[in-house]
Amino acid sequence: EGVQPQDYTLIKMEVIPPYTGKLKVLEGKNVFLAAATLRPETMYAQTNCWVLPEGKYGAFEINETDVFIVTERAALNLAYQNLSRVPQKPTCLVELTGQDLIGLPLKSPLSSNKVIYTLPMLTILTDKGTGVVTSVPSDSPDDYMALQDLKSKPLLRSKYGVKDEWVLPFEVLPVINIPEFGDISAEKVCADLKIKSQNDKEKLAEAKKLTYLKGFTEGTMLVGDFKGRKVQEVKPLIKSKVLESGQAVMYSE
Ligand code: A2H
Repeated sequence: EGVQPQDYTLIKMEVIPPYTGKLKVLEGKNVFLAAATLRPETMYAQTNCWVLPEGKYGAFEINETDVFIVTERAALNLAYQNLSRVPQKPTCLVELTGQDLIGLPLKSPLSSNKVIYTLPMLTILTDKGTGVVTSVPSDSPDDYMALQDLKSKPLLRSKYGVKDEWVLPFEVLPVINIPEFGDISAEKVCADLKIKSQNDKEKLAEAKKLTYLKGFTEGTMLVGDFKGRKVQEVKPLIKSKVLESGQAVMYSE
């Protein structure tokens, strides 16, 4: 962890009932996978959610009605940020692994896909954010390569019990134009750098550097309520919109 605190927007990705398997005990609650993002303006183009298959997660009570699925570490931080039914003390209703979450159907704020699925990403860090990541393959090189890996490798899908219909129908959706990189910047930069897979860490770090800052400073929105406007201007507006509607909360660590 860095010396400076990092402020994330936690996107509440709602688990669509009925709850089955280990999640059955959560019946009657509103259950969310809570994904930490620095790019709330890209949420229109979500195609899926990522978890670490061997990661340890839990379903924690946020208040009387809502439950967040996150790592235990994140739940403790949330409990010190007024996001726990019992102040400063996480209450875990059920322990889960990432594998338990794969295939869960979700409804996520702003997403133009009505339903998206929870899929495995092998490079998720368990000591950052919530261990849950929302996937925007158009603008995140990590997300782009992880989705390409699943799409192009049937054996990878079968290893984690991923059904074709959770992955194959989901196209990469444009959300931001960056003059230098076009409408799908992650795809362009991954191709330019000849990135082979989600495990190509050094090149992915480079790809992130190339796209992240430019998306903010030079990007223009291609979709949504703020279509045609500069990312720099509308990022705070989109962030306020999801916070005020109760579809997201702030989280820092
Ligand atoms: B970002 P920073 Cl479109 N492990 O959200 C790995 N990656 C994680 C994570 C974890 N535990 N928790 C969050 N992240 C990702 C959107 C996005 C993101 C786009 C473009 C770039 C980008 C959609 N995924 O991040 O280390 C999340 O992905 C590039 C920096 O705190 C989160 O924002 O700087 C970002 O990494 C936080 O990374």
